[in-house]
Amino acid sequence: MTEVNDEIRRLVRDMAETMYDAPGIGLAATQVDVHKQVIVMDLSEDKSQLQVFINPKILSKCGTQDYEEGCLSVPGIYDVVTRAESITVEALNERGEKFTLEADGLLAVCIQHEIDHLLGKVFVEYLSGLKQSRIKNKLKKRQRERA
Ligand code: K1U
Ligand code: ZN
Repeated sequence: MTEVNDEIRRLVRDMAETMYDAPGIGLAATQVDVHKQVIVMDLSEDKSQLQVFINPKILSKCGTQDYEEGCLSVPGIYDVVTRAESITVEALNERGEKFTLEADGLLAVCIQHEIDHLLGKVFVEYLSGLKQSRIKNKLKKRQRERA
């Protein structure tokens, strides 16, 4: 469990900056090599609605939806993943207050994607073995070209 203190609030600020700079709509602490249970997200058009989830826990899931996902940890790779359509999530905000949120659509997709990051899982792991090996080859080719 991550305790909400000034160090975590600084981490939240740094993560939000990294997410906005990328640009992305979400970021998990594990993506910046910090092993704390912290997620930031902003799905608004004008990037004015930062959402912070500390120690997020999915309480319930309902239905399924397909969404073409991207990932800042696997740049340039996009594919469709099937996830729950709606979820109820419990977390702490940056002030350490507990809240419960019912989310659906992209917000639900993004929360599930980011919680997977906290568990060490990347969206490509939901794809077929064939797609995963094509992605690995693409990433290896990219690395060779950059070397
Ligand atoms: O966690 C991450 O890797 C960030 C990822 C979040 C995400 C995107 C789509 C579906 C599920 C989760 C991204 O933000 S990828 C970039 C992206 O989607 C985007 C970037 C700029 C404008 C709009 C979207
Ligand atoms: Zn990601």
